[in-house]
Amino acid sequence: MKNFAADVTREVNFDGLVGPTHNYSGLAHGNMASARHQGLVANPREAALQGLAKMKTLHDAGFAQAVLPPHARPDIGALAALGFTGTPAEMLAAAAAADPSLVRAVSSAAAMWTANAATVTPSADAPDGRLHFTPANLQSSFHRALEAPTTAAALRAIFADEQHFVHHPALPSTPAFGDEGAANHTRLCSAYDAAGVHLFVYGQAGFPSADDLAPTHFRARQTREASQAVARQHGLAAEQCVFAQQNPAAIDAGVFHNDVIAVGNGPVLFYHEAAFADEVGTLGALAEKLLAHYTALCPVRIDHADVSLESAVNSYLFNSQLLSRADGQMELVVPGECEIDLAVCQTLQSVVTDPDNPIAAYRVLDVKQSMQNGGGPACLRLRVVMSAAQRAAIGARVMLDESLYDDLCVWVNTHYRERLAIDDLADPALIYETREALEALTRLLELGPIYDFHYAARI
Ligand code: SUG
Repeated sequence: MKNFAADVTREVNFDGLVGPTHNYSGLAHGNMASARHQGLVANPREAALQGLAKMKTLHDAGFAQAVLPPHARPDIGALAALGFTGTPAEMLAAAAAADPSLVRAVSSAAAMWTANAATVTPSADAPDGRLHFTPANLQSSFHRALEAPTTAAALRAIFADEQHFVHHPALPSTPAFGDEGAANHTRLCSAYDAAGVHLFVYGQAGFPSADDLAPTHFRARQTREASQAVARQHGLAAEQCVFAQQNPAAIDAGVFHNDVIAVGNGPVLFYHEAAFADEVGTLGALAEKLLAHYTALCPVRIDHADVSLESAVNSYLFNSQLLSRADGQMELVVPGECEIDLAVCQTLQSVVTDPDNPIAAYRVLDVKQSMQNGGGPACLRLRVVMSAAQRAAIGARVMLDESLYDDLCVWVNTHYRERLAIDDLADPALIYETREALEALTRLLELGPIYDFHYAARI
């Protein structure tokens, strides 16, 4: 394959490294796969190796690939905040006796889905010419609300150079400002170094009025007010943004983030007809704002007749990565589950053979351990558009290459269990196993002290 020149602005995909406590606790709201697989015995080692194999495959295919670290779980600091005392092992035992749900929540490895880690604005769009980050508060569930502080610390450690990078605080952690990060944000543009248009998709209003639409079965996780606040933090003007409501019926059918039903890249928006509450208005606004940058929107719409909403949710067809190749074409990276559904396979064939869009190929990757918790290829990565100078300013060893891949595989094989049932989460040995693993990882990735246990002797 043709290679990118070293000095071009590129999209770097930061995949979450699956943590050692990966498990199936059925914690996620509105997420069908998580509910369906509750209680399954997980294989954290296989999960982490599947994630690494995905990263390596995309790196080898010429895409820019990086990694974000897992969080320290069980989160003993969270137990301390809930009033548990004693040694970490005593706190875990007391929490297990008081309410096993607490142990499940503080043990979740959900930080692997880095599409929910933050919202990112590339420097080409920011008034100060720097790259902007807002960690997501993920306030809609306890197990995910624990992520924001470590996410912020990891992003600050990796993107430390203030000349290039700006870090904003997570939004207030309350339902009116529910924010789930880049899973509900898509930047469309003609080229990565050119100015773009930001599509923020929200589930419902945070301060609703009587005529506002909202899902009836599942709570929406992202609010309009949260999306607007992130855009404000990043200095985005009205003409750079489209705020569109997700179709409430899609949320009720299991589309808990917009990235379960749409993915965009460059000027292309690949989406299901049920994605937006107002499809015509959303596409019209995007097309108009992109045209101001002399760019034509390229919508790739999939109809109900071709792929039902149920198939979209089960296959995660739209939770694919849409990647730009050096030859100017694009490629879709889809999960193995797409191959099980004939209608989805036929749709993929027709998309890649359609001369009216630049999607020339699709690639199938196996991330089954993550998929069983509702996390497909796109959930596992945070997109950061970076110039060559910004890539050179990264302050840790997180860009994937042969040697980092090899080191991470050895690290996983050394520290991870192959079997983790829900009842195992109360095992105090897990506390020390995971800390040892993360100590080693901190050195390997040259991260510096980002975890609570680095600071607080008590925990
Ligand atoms: O928040 N699952 C995650 C999956 C996130 C997927 N991300 C994107 N679509 N971008 C969630 O629903 C399951 C954890 C458990 O059940 O143990 C979980 O949190």
